[in-house]
Amino acid sequence: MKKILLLTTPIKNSINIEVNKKVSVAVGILPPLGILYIASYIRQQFKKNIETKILDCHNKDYPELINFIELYKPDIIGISAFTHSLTDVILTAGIIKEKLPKSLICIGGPHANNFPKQLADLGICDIVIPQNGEQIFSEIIAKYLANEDLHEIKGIYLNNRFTGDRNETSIKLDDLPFPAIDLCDFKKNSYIFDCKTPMMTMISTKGCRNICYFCNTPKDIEIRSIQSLINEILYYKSYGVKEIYFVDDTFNITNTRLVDFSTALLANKITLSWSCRLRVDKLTAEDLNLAKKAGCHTIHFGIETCTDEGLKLLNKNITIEQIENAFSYAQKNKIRTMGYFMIGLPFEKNIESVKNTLDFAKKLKCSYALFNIFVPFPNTYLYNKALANGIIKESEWNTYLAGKNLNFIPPVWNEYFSTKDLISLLNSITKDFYFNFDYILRFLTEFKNYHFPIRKIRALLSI
Ligand code: B12
Ligand code: SF4
Repeated sequence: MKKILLLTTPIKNSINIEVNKKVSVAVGILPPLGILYIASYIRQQFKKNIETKILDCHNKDYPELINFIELYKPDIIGISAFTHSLTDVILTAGIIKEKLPKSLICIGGPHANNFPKQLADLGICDIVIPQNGEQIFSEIIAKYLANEDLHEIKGIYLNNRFTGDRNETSIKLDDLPFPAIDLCDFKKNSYIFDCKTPMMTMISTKGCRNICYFCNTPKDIEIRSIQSLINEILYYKSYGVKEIYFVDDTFNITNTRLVDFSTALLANKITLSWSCRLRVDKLTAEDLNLAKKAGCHTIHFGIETCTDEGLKLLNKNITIEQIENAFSYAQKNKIRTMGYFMIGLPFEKNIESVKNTLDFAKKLKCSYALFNIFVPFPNTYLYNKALANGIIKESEWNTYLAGKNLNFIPPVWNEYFSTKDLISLLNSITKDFYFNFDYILRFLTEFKNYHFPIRKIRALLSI
């Protein structure tokens, strides 16, 4: 019996400066959806001779990881990697190589998708898988079990050499088995915005049509059928799940998506508490009224900045009027709102402009607001602009990606503000948003019917 372990790394050395650290820790525990998908696909493909386990270390430390590895002794390990925690990926792979030198170590996930060559060049693993992992990882297992040459698998970096382009298209999301919920401790999942527990996340679309200048979300779009979503919800409900957070980049990728999904939940008489991430430009008050009836309690909106001019400069393709309308429709329907905002954008020249963003968040009466420091991320339009304008040097990110600067602090747009200024502004506007009379009053009225474990109260107090 061969043992497969899929894991997420501890997050002890994240370079994340975008978000207030205490807030990011307090956000909660979400399931490792990517590796749960891969695990269920493996189980479907290999009915015998394979045992698959999941180890989600996002909220664990290294001693627990080491203990698990030493006891379980897996033959093949699949690590899910985030760019922000590359140091933890390097540490994790190093520990596994040291403890189990004969094991096959593969790395996939968002970091492998974004920087496969740089990751392979680090020499910390045997294989880098720069795509959705289900099929390729299964092929690797099949070849490994049959003692066959792994070079025949296209689309991977094997010992840092690319094996060549892959012609096959990935399996459609609708055709994948549902994530292996039974392999994770899903009863521990919770999210600062949830109303009920246990909760799970789901993905109903992949990719985004827009090209915001700060974002590098893939442009290949895939949209699941509504029936497949309903089936997955029923499957989770059979495990006692009461709450779903849809983690799609844009849940309302088409104009009718929200209505179609809400109608299907109501038609199937499914009682579900759910939240999702929407663009403001595709909404009507009626859509949100229906979504509320179908159990939607919170909507996450990417707002970013507070003027039409700023939104244009970010190529966001939305207007202040659309934002204000979307928030007012949500409030009319008693749906909570989470607004995401950025500070330190290239066109913010003084503290006044940052304060205007805070005032806008207050004016919108967001139930929650998350302020982020803008960090030009490689492979985005604004990153290239920052390079061209001499705001950042190519060597900065490259050195980090080459594993040579583990104390890396991601460079910000420092034309008008230093990193230190932005961190201090971030902390002060976050406090200002939450700790004022209007917000506290709204919090007490708007939130009184919601599920409020101690953790959420602690999260607010930690700001
Ligand atoms: C939910 C979420 C979170 C959760 C964590 C969830 C979790 N437990 O994994 C929370 C809120 C904690 C979070 C935090 C952050 N996140 Co986040 N998050 C997401 C989000 C919205 C959904 C993730 C998800 O479930 N996707 C669905 C699954 C099915 O896709 P997947 O995970 O990519 O998995 C597939 C492939 O990647 C691959 N795969 C994944 N793992 C593996 C492993 C192996 C072995 C193989 C072969 C393949 C493979 O196959 C999977 C199945 O097809 C994504 C955006 C998105 N829509 O995906 C961003 C995203 C993952 N987050 C991102 C970022 C930047 C962050 C933060 C840094 C944000 C911030 N500034 O605070 C933090 C900090 C993270 C850190 N390590 O320091 C980026 C990552 C970019 C990168 N290059 O690493 C993403 C892609 C958003 C974006 N477009 O910028 N995040
Ligand atoms: S920020 Fe949102 S809307 Fe813009 S490209 Fe990224 S996912 Fe799409």
